[in-house]
Amino acid sequence: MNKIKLILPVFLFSFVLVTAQPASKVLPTKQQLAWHENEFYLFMHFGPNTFTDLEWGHGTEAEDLFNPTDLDCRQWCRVAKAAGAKGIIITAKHHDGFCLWPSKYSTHTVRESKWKDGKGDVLKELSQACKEYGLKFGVYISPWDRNHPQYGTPGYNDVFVNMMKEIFQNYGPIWELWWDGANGEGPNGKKQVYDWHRFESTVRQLSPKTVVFSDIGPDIRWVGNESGFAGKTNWNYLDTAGFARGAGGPSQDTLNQGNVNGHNWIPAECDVSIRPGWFWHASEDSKVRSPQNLFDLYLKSVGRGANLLLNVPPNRKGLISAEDSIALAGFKTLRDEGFAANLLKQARSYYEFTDRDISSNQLQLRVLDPASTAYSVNLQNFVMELPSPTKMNCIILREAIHLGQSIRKFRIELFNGKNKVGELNGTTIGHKRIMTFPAQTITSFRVHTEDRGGNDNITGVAAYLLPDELVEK
Ligand code: FUL
Repeated sequence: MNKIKLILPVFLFSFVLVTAQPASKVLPTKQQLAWHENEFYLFMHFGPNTFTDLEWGHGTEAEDLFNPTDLDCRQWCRVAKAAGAKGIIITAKHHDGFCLWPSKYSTHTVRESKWKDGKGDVLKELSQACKEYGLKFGVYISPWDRNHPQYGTPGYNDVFVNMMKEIFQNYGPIWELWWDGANGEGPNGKKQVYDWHRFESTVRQLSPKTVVFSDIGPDIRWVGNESGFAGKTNWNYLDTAGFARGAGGPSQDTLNQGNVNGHNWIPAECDVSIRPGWFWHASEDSKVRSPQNLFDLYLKSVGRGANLLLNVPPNRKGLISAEDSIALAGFKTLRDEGFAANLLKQARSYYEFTDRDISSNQLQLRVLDPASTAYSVNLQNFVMELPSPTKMNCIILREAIHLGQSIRKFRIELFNGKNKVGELNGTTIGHKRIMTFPAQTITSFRVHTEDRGGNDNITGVAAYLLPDELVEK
């Protein structure tokens, strides 16, 4: 083997990019690439259910029930910021039809409630607070509406379109729009035939930069479960032809893993709650996930190339409860401390080629710019060599997804001197793959990848020693 050694200081996620061919013709949009970088953000379920202890309101609840005593969206934002979350997605309207903004197209809104004498507007307060704190602002809106008298008739599609117009025009920019696919009966006992085509073109016209979530996208897909984990194999590709939102979607396994040769770039988002329910219930104050449990969710979502949308529901006061904010702060500390020191900072890297002279490839070190059109080198084999024996239990790889997703299999061999002391095997990498393993002291590791017919564009590698209890079980 003709081993050519390059000496490259490796910084946290520093990358080698040279000219090659794109891995796939199906590529993420600029907005999707930016979405991938946001990794972790909060979901907030808030509305009449917060006050009635229900998960699915009937739509008949008196508006006066909605009366948070100390609502403070800036507190929500401070909690999100302290957790290292990049944004907040709020349930502007859940299945009970109650609108958290004074919609002209409903009589079941904050305007009809006692809160602030009917002058309050949660979307206004939250969108402003998110701007102030530099957080992305997103909106969940349920098409299923158990209150609206027109639900179940063609006129309701106009209502839904008009509500979206109000939201985009009055509270934008909306970063992510979250469409629930639920389609139950309304007050007249009928189900709505949703005009998804019209809904989608309305959003694209109103706000082409918004990324739209639903079971099948168009921009982001449901991960197929509400437990917070993506498949260990997780393709950003999905075939949607012949499928519909809601009950007509692809199987949950397909949503969990994507389609290796899928025709659309529709990455997975893991929506999961910090508590057993989506809405706040006093009885669940003692059931908030621990920081360690949240870290495990992080490994199984972000660590498998998906994004993590963690639900943290405000309580009846209109505040995030201490139990939740303490758990979130602990989760942030675990990430900060665990990922503080990339053990590869002083490592050297070199590539093993049998027949390729890489000196002619004008290798350059650069930080990944997600918007970059530069292509990275086809790194099928590379070695990281440490200056001294180093104990580690976590290796992170990143793929240059602005070129598509190509790696279908990888192997990392761990060496102490000449002795192989371990081997890690995985499938897809995508935006980020975090591998954890029982700690080993090693002097080098070798990464081999196999592609699906494009290039293997590794753009980042890092290694850490996490507290033992954080290693994925
Ligand atoms: C589901 C809803 O039925 C739940 O209440 C919750 O909002 C969840 C995120 O989506 O479809």
